[in-house]
Amino acid sequence: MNPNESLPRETVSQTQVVRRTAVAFLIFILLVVGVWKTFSWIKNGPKESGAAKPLRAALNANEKIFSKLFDTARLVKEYPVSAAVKKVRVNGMEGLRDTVGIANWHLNVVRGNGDTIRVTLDDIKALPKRDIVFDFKCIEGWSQVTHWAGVPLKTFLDHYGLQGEEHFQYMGLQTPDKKYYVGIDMPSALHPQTLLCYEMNDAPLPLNQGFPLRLIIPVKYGIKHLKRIGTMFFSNDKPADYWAERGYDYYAGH
Ligand SMILES: Nc1nc2c(c(=O)[nH]1)N[C@H]1C(S)=C(S)[C@@H](COP(=O)(O)O)O[C@H]1N2
Ligand SMILES: [Mo]
Repeated sequence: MNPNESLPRETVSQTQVVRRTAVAFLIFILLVVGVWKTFSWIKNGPKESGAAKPLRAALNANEKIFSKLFDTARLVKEYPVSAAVKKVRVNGMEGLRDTVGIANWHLNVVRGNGDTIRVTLDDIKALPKRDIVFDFKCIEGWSQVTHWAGVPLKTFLDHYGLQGEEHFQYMGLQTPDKKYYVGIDMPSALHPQTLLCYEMNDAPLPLNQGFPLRLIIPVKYGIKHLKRIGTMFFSNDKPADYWAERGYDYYAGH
């Protein structure tokens, strides 16, 4: 007797084989189309400030978490002056090309009520000075230990009676020609290591590094360290931000 005959066996007809193969193939095609559709939906779908909507939503969610975790008392690591590089990299020239009128430079601070305060470089240099050597990080993937000096931004705001303005959610900064601009959440602006900086390696800032005044904000990536500040303002809405408009993270903390 053939031993196989006692086992229950399924007899599959030729048509069933064809049908099952067809069904399996159809499922495979649907999966491929599904994955492809999802990707193209993210890629071509509605955009929100330079990034696909779902990606921007993820960045905004991260921003909520990280700004909650942000601790003003936590300092970025500082280095001895000897660790600072002498040849500092120059990155990003937006808003720096036009140097006409640089001799008449002054900082415009727009108060919450719309009044503008005019501040000169000498006014800023008269305030208490602090220097910092830290690892400057660019979002593109490079970093270097560099040495900067200026007045802590919080000291500056307090000196000019801008305590009311410190309660706004954001500070906006723009180059004099308004071609580069950033928005900074206020807790990061008031962080003790954030400087209105006018010196690099114990000398005035070079033109391409933001002469006469730039932001140094060690808790953020390089994109937020605006070179050559022309205007400072305060807002509860997110100020326009050059790189956030081009798809980068608005918060840009690390
Ligand atoms: N005005 C202005 N500021 C700017 C930029 C720019 O293009 N224009 N680029 C930013 C970027 S992306 C970086 S990494 C730093 C680089 O500063 P550095 O040139 O002094 O190294 O400046 C930031 N500040
Ligand atoms: Mo950068």
